[in-house]
This record gives sequence, C-alpha cells and structure tokens, in this order.
Amino acid sequence: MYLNFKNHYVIVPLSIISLILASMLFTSLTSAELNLLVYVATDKKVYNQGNIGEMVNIAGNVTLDGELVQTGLIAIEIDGPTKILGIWTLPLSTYPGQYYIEIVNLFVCDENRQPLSCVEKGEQVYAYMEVANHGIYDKQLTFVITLVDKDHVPITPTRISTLTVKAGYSSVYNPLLGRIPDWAATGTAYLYCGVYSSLPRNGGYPVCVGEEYPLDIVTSSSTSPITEASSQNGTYNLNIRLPKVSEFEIGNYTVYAVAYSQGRIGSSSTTFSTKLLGDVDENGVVDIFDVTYVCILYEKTPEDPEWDPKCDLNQDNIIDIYDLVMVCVNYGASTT
Ligand SMILES: [Ca+2]
Ligand SMILES: [Ca+2]
Repeated sequence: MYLNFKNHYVIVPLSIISLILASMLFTSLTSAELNLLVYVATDKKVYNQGNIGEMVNIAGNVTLDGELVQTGLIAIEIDGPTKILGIWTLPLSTYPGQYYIEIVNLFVCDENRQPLSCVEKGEQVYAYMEVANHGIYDKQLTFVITLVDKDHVPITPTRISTLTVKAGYSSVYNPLLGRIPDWAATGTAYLYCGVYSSLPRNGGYPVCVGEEYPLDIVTSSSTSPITEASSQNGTYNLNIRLPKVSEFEIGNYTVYAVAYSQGRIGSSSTTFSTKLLGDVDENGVVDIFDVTYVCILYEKTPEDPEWDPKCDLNQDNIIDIYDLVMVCVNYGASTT
C-alpha cells in the first residue's frame, strides 16, 4: 500500500497540501507497523557444565519507540543442542496486562490427579494444567510445563502440547512429568507453566500470565522462584542453572525472547555455549589423565615452551592449585 502511494507520489506533481497529507499518512503507517524492540543477553558466553551446572542469567528489556514498555509479557525459550531446556513467561511490569486466556488451575499430581505438595525422589509425578478461554473465538494454543528444582535446574523434560481451547470453555493438559531424579536438589521445586501462540522459537508470544506451583522435594526449605518481578517496567530477569553434563548435553544453546505488549509483538535471540571444564584432553570425561596433565604443567606460565592454555582453566596465565581444584570439582563428570 505504501509503495503504491510512493509511485503515485513520483508520477503526479504534488501541491503543498498533498505533501502534508503524505507525511501524515507516512507517520501513521510507520507507527502502526512499529514493533517492540527486544533486548536479550546472557551474563556469559561460555558456561561450565560439569558435576554442577553453572547458573545462566538471562536479562534484557523491551522498548517501543525508544521507551521501556509499561506493561506486557515476555516468553523466554532456552534450547540446548537437541532438546528444549525450558520455556518461561516473565512479566514486564507489576501490571502485565489483561488477557482473554487464563491459567485457572495448576498443580503437580499423581496418576489419579490428586494434587501433591510433597514428593520423594524417584516418585513418578504428573502435571495438571487447566486453561480457560474467556474470549469469543476458539484458540489453538501451545501449553508448556517446566519443573525446576530449588537450585534452578530443570529436572524433568519440558512438556509441550498444542491444544484447542474453545471460546467460553477450558482445556486440560495432564502430562506425565516423569520421575523426580535422584540428583534433584531437596527443597522447594517449582512447576512453571505458560501458554503461547506457538513455540517462542517460531515467534510464539505469551497469551497469558505464567503460573507457578511450589512442590517440596523430600524436605521443605524455603527458596525463591526463578522468575523475579521486574525491578523496572519493561525489564525482565531469569536465572536458570544448567543441568549437570550427564543429564543434558553440552554444546551450543539458543535463547529466544518474544515479547507481547499492548497488542504488539517483538522478538530477539542470543546464543551461548557450554563446555566440560577440566576435560583438558577433550575426550569427554574428567579423569586421572586430566589431573595428571595439569600436574605435569604445574607452575608453568606462557613463557614456558611446554605451556598449554587448556590447563590454565581460570585463565590467569599460570597453571597452579586453582586450576587443579577446578579439574577436581568436575572429576568423574562425563558427557556420555
Ligand atoms: Ca579428559
Ligand atoms: Ca590458572
């Protein structure tokens, strides 16, 4: 439409009035097409994923026409080399907006749909999520559930389903989450769920506020949820700890961020990678050979001909006790 107008502008001589009209039309067209600008970043580019995964902080902001938005939601999807690590909906302000879609029920349960507030490791659990459509149109939506332990580690595979929610009705998603793994941290885990127009990696945006359900694993101890209320409108912050290397592959990760605010959508993405710190000989396992190699080059610096930067794990230009400790922390960790 705008192109046609432009051609017209070239061919026909214009009066002052039509010039003014043209500029008015241009302004209204560009503002109508203005998208949200999403900024997303991780606090590091490379993370250690050994016996204990490193915490990944994802933060950013959403602006419209240069101003931080006053309301809205953002979807954050973290994809590992072959699997989705998790998907979360974060509010962009204390008032995230009003939505026709609503999560009306969320809990962890047994196979008989009996809600559980406390589970033991090894126990098999299900999730129950009910989503209502208060609008006047049927909607096909993507339901996502992620269970994260006290240390912010996703402990069961992300569950995803595309369901139709009829106008005026609700739909239930009741997937098997799996067994609570032995390596999960004891304390309060959180079940997170969100509803999206499609997967964020395909541009799907949040269609309602996300919900969370606390679940005590074995013993109770208080902890904070991984999603924090944004300190300032238009900003968001998420802390997710990577699962240990035996539970989730190392490699390249992608973070997709899709925001929704005042009827507008914006998206962005960023990447990071993970490695098995201490695997000096890069054979996928941290063992006695890695320890030995570091010991052989003990107290070497870049001036020494034998210098191998791979043994300088903390990159302070000397191979010493600190590097050896870092190898030992991941001792026994294996990618297979
Ligand atoms: Ca090795
Ligand atoms: Ca060092």
